[in-house]
Amino acid sequence: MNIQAKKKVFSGVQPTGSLHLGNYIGALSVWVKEQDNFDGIYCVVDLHALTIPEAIEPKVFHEKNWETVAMYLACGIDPNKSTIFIQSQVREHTELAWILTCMTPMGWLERMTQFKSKSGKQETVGTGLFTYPVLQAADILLYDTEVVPVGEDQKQHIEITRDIAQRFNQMFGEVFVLPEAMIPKAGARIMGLDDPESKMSKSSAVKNAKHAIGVVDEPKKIIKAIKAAKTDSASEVSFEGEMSPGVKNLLTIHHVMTGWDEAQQRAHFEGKGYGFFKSEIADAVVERLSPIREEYTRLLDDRAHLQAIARMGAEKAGAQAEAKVKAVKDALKINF
Ligand code: AQP
Repeated sequence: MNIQAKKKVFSGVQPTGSLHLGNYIGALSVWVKEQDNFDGIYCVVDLHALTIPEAIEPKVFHEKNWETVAMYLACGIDPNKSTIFIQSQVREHTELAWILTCMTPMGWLERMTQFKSKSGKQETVGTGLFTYPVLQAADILLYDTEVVPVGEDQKQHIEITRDIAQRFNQMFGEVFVLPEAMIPKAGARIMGLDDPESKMSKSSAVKNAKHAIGVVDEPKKIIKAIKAAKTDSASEVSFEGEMSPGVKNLLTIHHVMTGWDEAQQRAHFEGKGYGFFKSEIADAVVERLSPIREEYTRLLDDRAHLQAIARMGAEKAGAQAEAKVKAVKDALKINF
């Protein structure tokens, strides 16, 4: 019998705000769907969130970490199949990040589009925002990760992770596995409802209530947000010619929520008014997210359970991370 080994997988979300539909579609739903094929490690990347000054009001930040653990579980990550932990609980992430920082050319980091767009929005730019991709590389490389399921915005960061790993391997011997990004075919870049030309993101959701659908938003709020979504000046849905980005985005959301293909969507929506179109999409989103919201609310009240899951995950991940940092130090002959 040919039993295929499970793929080693690592991914994470920053506890910078409430998770939105883009995070769910681009990342979490893929982790859950592939859970039986993955040897998955899912991290709440709190050290990455430190690069966003508005995110670190300590008390709120602390709670966001537990909310994100609860969200992983509520979305369907099974802690008996996958590992869940909070990044700062495993100190090897920062240790490896420093070693890799010393070996990463500045020019590589200067090319990162996320740094360019995020640094433009901050009054004072911390060095950590610049070296963010190196910490992300450390996260991934610590666990011999083969596959990193992420949204499209992270593609460049996975590429630089490969470059960093390759450079280290060439200089000091084969220590790191080269990971690959796994980007979903549909929904790799869910766009803002208010501005379908820009990515749905937590930071924009904080500034504008009409920007995103939160995974645990109440049905009323979801319906309101979708009703207000930007479409175009046409009065009915048409599949002929170039679709407006807003309509395209809503159809992508509907496709991921229902599994309907284009032919089914066309048969159902062609020639229908935007009122009907949006209410059907809202229904599909509410139906999919309601059980998650209910489970999330229940889990939030059980802090001891969340802590136990994260502790168990950190112990498991920590043992692997320690072994990898030892291998790195052995290669560098700095193991005293
Ligand atoms: N719009 C999106 N569509 C598909 N996937 C997305 N991801 C993020 N946005 C979308 C994926 O979700 C995972 C976690 O990413 P994150 O924690 O960086 O989330 P964010 O919403 O991008 O966070 P921020 O802090 O609000 O960033 P800004 O506002 O600067 O964009 C990743 O796998 C990501 O690809």
